[in-house]
Amino acid sequence: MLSAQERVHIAQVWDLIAGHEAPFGAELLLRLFTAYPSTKTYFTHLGDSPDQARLLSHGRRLLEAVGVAVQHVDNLRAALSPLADLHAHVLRVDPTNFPLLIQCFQVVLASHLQGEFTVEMQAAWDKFLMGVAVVLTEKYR
Ligand code: ZNH
Repeated sequence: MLSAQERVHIAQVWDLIAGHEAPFGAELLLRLFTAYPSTKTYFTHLGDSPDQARLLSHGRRLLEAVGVAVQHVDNLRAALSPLADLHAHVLRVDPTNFPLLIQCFQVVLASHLQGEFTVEMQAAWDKFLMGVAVVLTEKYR
């Protein structure tokens, strides 16, 4: 459960990302693949050094899904249900990868927003993204 103040932090940061999903998402993936090369094994179809167009297009889809989550903070389970099925049953992404993505997400935010990205905003985003990850990984068995 997010507090009223945490919701404000989520919304404020999302306002700065909205409309720039592709470049933010591409940078997120590039950081993920570079810092944690094992994550690339899930994206073999993107190639060894994925070209910018592919990074942009997958990055946009990923961040658009985060945008959907932002609009449904109180109802993540329902809003992300099809995506949870996809990750658990089709992609079978090891849940240990989610904290790695969340880590890179926060670095992307910090590097772009700099001083605007306050300690409280980071804490709220960490909690929110962990909530998204819980939903995306809970259909595994
Ligand atoms: Zn994921 C896909 C989101 C995490 C891997 N994804 C995807 C999509 C989306 C997402 C939206 C698309 C879908 C469709 O198309 O329908 N993810 C997401 C999110 C997250 C994630 C939101 C967190 C937060 N993923 C993840 C991880 C991994 C992954 C961690 C590993 C590492 N995904 C993936 C893959 C795919 C996806 C492999 C597929 C791709 C293609 O198809 O191209």
